[in-house]
Amino acid sequence: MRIDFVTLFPGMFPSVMDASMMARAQEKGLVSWGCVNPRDFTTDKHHKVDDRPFGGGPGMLMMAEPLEKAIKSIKTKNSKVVLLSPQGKTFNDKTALRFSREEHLILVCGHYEGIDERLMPLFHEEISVGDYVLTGGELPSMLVADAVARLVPGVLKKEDAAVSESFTGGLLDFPQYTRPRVWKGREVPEVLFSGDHAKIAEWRLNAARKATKKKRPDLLERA
Ligand code: 58G
Repeated sequence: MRIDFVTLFPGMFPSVMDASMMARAQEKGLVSWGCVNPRDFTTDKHHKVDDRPFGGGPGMLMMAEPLEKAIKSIKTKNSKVVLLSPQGKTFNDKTALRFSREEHLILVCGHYEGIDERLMPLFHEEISVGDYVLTGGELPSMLVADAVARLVPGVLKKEDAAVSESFTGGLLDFPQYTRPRVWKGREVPEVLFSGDHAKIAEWRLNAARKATKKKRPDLLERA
């Protein structure tokens, strides 16, 4: 999968997009990414990308022309063009799985007070990562890229893939433990040493249900 970010701040991306799982996904040739800067598509002396809103009001808007040119410079028939904005549909695991099947994602990051409304026909989808306003779409776009890339087949080890299914299956993850067996007097549940895989699976399902009921009862009500 190819992920392109359209952003005025490309310097924000490498530390997140070249670390950890993202680094391995790129080494395996499963994911690649890049940035396109609308400022590089300006033709005026000052490389102007923002202007004041007609009708007045505080702040600045991203101008239509540089943003459209930036998107069109990378868009093909196989591109899914997504705008990150607080007005979008809330992003979740289902959206992530759907996007993970795309060949080319273009994640468009607005800045300032927003973008010229006449750009809206360019976007296939408008997505929000939650009900709060940020100074730009850059952090949301990387959040989406992370959630999507980990679902691209081959990025995670086989056994990990099931973990995401357990969340989309409607329950939170079960509690997990690693060494040492006793830490600060706190013991690991005995059943996990039994070697009885059916019994362990049963314990984990029950523990997942209990955790979901306690932490996220809204998930149980939806299921
Ligand atoms: C219209 C209005 C288009 C995403 C505003 C673009 C982005 C929160 C989220 C914008 C964001 C979220 C202006 C600054 C959106 C831009 C950007 N804030 N909750 N801020 O996903």
